[in-house]
Amino acid sequence: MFDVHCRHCGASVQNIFVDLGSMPPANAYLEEAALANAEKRYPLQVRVCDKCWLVQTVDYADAKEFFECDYAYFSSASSTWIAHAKDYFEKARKRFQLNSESFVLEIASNDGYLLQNFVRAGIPCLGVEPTSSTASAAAKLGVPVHQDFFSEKLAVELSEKGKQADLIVGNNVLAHVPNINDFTRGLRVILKKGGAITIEFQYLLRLIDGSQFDTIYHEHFSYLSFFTVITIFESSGLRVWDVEELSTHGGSLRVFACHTDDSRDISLNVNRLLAKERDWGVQTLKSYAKLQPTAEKIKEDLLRFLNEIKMAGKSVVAYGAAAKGNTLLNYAGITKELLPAVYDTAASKYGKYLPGSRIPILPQEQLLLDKPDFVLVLPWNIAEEICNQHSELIKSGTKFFTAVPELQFYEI
Ligand code: JHZ
Repeated sequence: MFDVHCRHCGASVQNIFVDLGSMPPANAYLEEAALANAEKRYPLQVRVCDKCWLVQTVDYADAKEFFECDYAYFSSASSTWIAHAKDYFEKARKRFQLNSESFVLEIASNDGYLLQNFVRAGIPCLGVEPTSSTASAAAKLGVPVHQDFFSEKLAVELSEKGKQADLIVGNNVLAHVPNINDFTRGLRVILKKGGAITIEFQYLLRLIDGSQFDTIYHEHFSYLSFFTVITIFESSGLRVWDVEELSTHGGSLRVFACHTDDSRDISLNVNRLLAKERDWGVQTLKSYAKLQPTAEKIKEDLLRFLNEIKMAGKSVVAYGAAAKGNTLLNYAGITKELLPAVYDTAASKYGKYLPGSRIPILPQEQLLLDKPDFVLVLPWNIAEEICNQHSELIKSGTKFFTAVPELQFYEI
């Protein structure tokens, strides 16, 4: 087998967690002109290290390829996510007593969905964001952005310019980092003495228990348990002092960290969650073997259902050109023969085609005119928000459904 060394501890990683075949990067949406060319596909194999228990993709491509300048994911597309960011801002301002003397740094600040709150409140902040499409959207909101990938080197440069932070925020970025040790060391460097770090990431145990295999794509290099995040942080001179379980993205963790020598007490939540993970079997290989069979079942059930709809002469389309939708469709080998269109609100996506499946992306207004019999909602994490917006269509008979973790229909 292809030899892989753990991104964190360097041990040889031989255990396959899941193998989803070969597919293009999930965010590589295609312009019409590109349809004449073949797409680059890479194996999507994920392994688990039996030393530090980091679940990780096998690298076949250069990370930079996944975050090109026309990166099409804009955090502000979801009102659920905007509300989550506002709620975080209010809690963080109180808990960390932030004011006009503080400095907040957000890593992967995307389109300014979070930092706009700090700007409005007069709390100095800076976003670090590599993709120019989202960074310029943030700039329009008055959010200052340093356009780059975050690294230890950048942390040193910014610290030397006096940019050490009282609060560092990183939402849905830790999984996207190929060199997780360098990134975490960077956090330690740029954190002011006595400052706090909060990091949110999709929680590996929810991913496995909820059969969320579609959230696996090349752009996500790591899949994280609490145990492993603590291990990685400790090796970089950081100490985790609190943790919260969140419902976002199918189940996430928000981890609170500080410098190792910070005097803060460790919350009871930390040992409680570590004990829960021990009982779940976070340090046992067989706990990681559950995902592949459930992924296969989801694929078979979806294909059977789409074929039944077709045979019955009914129409079916997809909604939400989410990255996770691309993993599902490409793993199941679904193309426009079974799903002729996907509708989305993001202007950055329509007119383009989904990578791999090549399904055309249409503006959501068109859905109201097309009135299909069935709509497969690809971003199941925001299915409720989406169904609420389409209550009239649902009342008029269109059936909205999701495929992960199993076929589920929505009613209003
Ligand atoms: P959504 C993202 O995953 C991407 P994705 C990223 N790689 C990551 O790590 C995770 O989140 C955590 C559209 N939409 O949020 C907008 C509508 O059309 O599940 C998006 O294209 N109408 C950073 O890509 C997609 O759905 C709507 O009303 O799987 C949302 O995808 C709403 C609310 C959204 O993310």
